[in-house]
Amino acid sequence: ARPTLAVVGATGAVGTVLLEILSQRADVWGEIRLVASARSAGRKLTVRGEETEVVALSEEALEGVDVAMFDVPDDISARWAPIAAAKGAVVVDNSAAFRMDPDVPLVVPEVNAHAARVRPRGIVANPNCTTLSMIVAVGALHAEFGLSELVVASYQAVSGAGKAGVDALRAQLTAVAGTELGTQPGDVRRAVGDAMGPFPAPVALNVVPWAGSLMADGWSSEELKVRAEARKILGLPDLRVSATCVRVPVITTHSLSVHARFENEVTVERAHEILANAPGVVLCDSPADGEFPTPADAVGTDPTWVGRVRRSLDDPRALDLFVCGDNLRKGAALNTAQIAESVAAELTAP
Ligand code: 11C
Repeated sequence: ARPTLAVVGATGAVGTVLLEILSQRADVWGEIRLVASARSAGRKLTVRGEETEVVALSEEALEGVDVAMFDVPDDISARWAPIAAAKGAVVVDNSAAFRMDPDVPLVVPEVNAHAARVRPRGIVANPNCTTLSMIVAVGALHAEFGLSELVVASYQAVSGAGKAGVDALRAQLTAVAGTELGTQPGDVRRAVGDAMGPFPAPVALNVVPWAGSLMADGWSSEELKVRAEARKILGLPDLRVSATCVRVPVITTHSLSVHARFENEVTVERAHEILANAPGVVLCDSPADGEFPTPADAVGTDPTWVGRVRRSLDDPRALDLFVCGDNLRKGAALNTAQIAESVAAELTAP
């Protein structure tokens, strides 16, 4: 029989994209059960063309589930994912609750698909969208050249902060549209007033060098996640990583500028070949023709888009490149769906 899938967090920003993706991809599922907070229970959502009623998260809602996708806040995952696993489901969790647990694999199918098969807790973790937006391209280059160091700066879309982030940017853009704002210190901040949403500074007509929460020594949680997750996915526990995470006025699609240093000398020609052939990557690198990835072009698509590939002028072992990836698709829902489908294939294998 086809496996039963539960989508826990079906009504959120990622959950919504997940339902779209489940409707678009080859259908490997039997029942798809939609689960959310008690507040959303009773709502009807469409998946695979069928209206389905959302049920409240409870022990009963997790009975008989083979695979459960969790797209909920960390504390909800921390509590409920082990309950789902104890009831026999394989959980694919998109929160940060289990990513660094040594008994939970952190999986990007194009890079470390094999890791998903060993899951002592019955849980597989899905990485953060910022890590995911670069790691497919970086992983392909690592396989050939041997990665030794990453220095990245992110340009993160507001939907990474959920619907509240999108609402805040839209409201702020309305407040500044058609004005002469952006020429005097603090003028944008005054116009935005208390419509800051989840961000610590205005994001319209601005860039904000902050994402996540404050951790030790001035690092943000997002920057530490990029470092720890890249190390775990690539199996390089001592990889040198420095990240600066920045929020920009983009609705959806995270970008990163990446300086990657390798064990071996690199050439742009070989890097182009690798990226052009890597699954899940589209090479878009012809600046003479005005071709490079931008979030406005990458949004709504599945692959990681890579361009601006250059060999460092001062280091023959280093590449500089620019990547864009839809933070709600490959950055979250698509990667979750890919992992869940690989588990479904395992469960139904003869
Ligand atoms: C952002 N990357 O753009 C974050 C959101 O650990 O899954 C996702 C946080 C996470 O704000």
